[in-house]
Amino acid sequence: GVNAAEDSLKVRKEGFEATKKSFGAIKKILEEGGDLSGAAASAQSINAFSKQVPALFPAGSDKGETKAKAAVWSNGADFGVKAQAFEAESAKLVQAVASGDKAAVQKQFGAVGGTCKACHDTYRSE
Ligand code: ASC
Repeated sequence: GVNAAEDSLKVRKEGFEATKKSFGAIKKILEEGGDLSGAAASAQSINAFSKQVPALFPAGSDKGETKAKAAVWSNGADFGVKAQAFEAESAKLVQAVASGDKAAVQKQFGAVGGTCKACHDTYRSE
């Protein structure tokens, strides 16, 4: 891109898209009864991306093709709290997958989904 704001818009859109795919891959394993260890890389990818989220919404990156609402920037402290919840719950998902306890993974999968939804309800259009 030509500037940092455009770069962060591109990186965050790719990151959220990859996160959606990873989340879906874990869901598939849970539903189809596949080997839980197959969910490890996906859970790690989600948690790694979650750590980048706050930095991917710099001032000026509200322009262009984005679903992010202006509230991301006008209410940045709360946005940060919600990003932190995503990071914390996805870290616990990594741990649950590593434990091999499917019920724990199911519970934590739901908790992570809750943090996705909590942010989207307020900060994403559609
Ligand atoms: C997904 C996806 C989300 C979350 C959310 C969970 O697969 O794209 O944004 O799960 O719907 O509540």
